[in-house]
Amino acid sequence: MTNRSHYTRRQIVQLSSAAAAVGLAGCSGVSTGGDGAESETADTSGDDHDEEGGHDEEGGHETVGEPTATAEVGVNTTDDGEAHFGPHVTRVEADGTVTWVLESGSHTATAYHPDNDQPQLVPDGTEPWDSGMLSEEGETFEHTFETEGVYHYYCAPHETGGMIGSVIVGEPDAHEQPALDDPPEDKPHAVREKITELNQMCNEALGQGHD
Ligand SMILES: [Cu+2]
Repeated sequence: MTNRSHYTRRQIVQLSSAAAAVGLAGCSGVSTGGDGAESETADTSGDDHDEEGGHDEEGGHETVGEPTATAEVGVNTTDDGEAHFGPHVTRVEADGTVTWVLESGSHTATAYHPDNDQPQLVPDGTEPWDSGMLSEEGETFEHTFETEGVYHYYCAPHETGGMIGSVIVGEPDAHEQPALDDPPEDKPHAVREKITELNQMCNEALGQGHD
């Protein structure tokens, strides 16, 4: 289930329907392949996820599973230039390790932490992380999460394009997570919108029907 680190673009296309089931194909555009079956509008609406033919998941509804000891997140730029983390919401146990794997493009995985000059969208008192720029295909970065909670993170060059993801560690109380408050007001609309979407997914995963 987790050995999806070295999929080539072609494999991603071939696996798109299976991948959706494990949460890889969260963003629109992942499965666009030039095989003629795609809708021509599949790449025009950003994070809207509602294109027919792109993939058959409705917006934002990746399945977030139970916590595991380790998890992998693919980091990529799709053929139509959309950059994203897949799955958008990853879950590990306390002391679990997340490994980000660069599949294409140049990206970072960087915590929303004051030490990274960002608002705090991680649990109180936790260590920041910042992968620095990953640009070699197959390059990895890992971080071990000691503290239960919800952690939002972003890609430095693509944050404003909505390249933002979340890690849920353990079984935290959703009501005590700084990450799950309203998105920071000084962030651009696209960032706030993406964080709102992630918050909904995290709340659902934690059994909260927030608002
Ligand atoms: Cu990026």
